[in-house]
Amino acid sequence: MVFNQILSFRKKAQKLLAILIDPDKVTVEDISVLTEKINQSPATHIFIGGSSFDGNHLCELVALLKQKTTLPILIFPGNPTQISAEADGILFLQLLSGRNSDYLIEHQINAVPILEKTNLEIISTGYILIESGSETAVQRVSKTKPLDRNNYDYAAQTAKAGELIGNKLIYLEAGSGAQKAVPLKMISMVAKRISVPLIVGGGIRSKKGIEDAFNAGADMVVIGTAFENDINFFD
Ligand code: 1GP
Repeated sequence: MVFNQILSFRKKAQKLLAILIDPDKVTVEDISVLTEKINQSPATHIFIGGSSFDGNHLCELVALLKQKTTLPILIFPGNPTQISAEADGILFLQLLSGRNSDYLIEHQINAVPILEKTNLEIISTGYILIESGSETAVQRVSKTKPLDRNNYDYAAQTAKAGELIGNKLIYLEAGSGAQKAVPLKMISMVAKRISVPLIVGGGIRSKKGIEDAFNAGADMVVIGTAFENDINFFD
């Protein structure tokens, strides 16, 4: 089980690294080269999903990924069309920073009949979008405002509310391709406030950025754009 594995890594103080694949930017032909690079990298997980992807060739991509890597593959969905039974699990997201009921409960309800036909491990995840310098795709698509990047306490309080509601993971997100990553002080205040594992992503473009996020308290860091732009990023 992917979630139990995350917990056991955490017990051993072992940090986790997810590579995010945006299915909109990847073709079936790219998968061989991509997975070769991922398998050589320090990645521990693969996330697949995007804000506006229509789910088109997702199953094909995930099935190919499964053939070529042993890393756990988690769906990171922007909407209920992005579900593939071929993956290991799904981050069942709730956009806690926003006040758009579609992303708080409507999409989740619509996803149920699809999820019921799969054996995916469903991991309840509180997703918190932090202001990052300019409008990000997730902000545009979800029609929600991100949280103030200077109000660390409110972000921590939001994360704690997610944990109390029952989220098993908290994802602190600046948005894919963000100008500015989540502030380190915010990561550390959120990490101290919650007892569930903390994922941090968005706008992290260097190995130092990954280390800094880990040192601030992230259990898992997500890298999308940096690897997308440079397949040798982890070399
Ligand atoms: C987006 O956190 C991920 O949801 C990754 O962001 O593409 O900026 O690395 P980047």
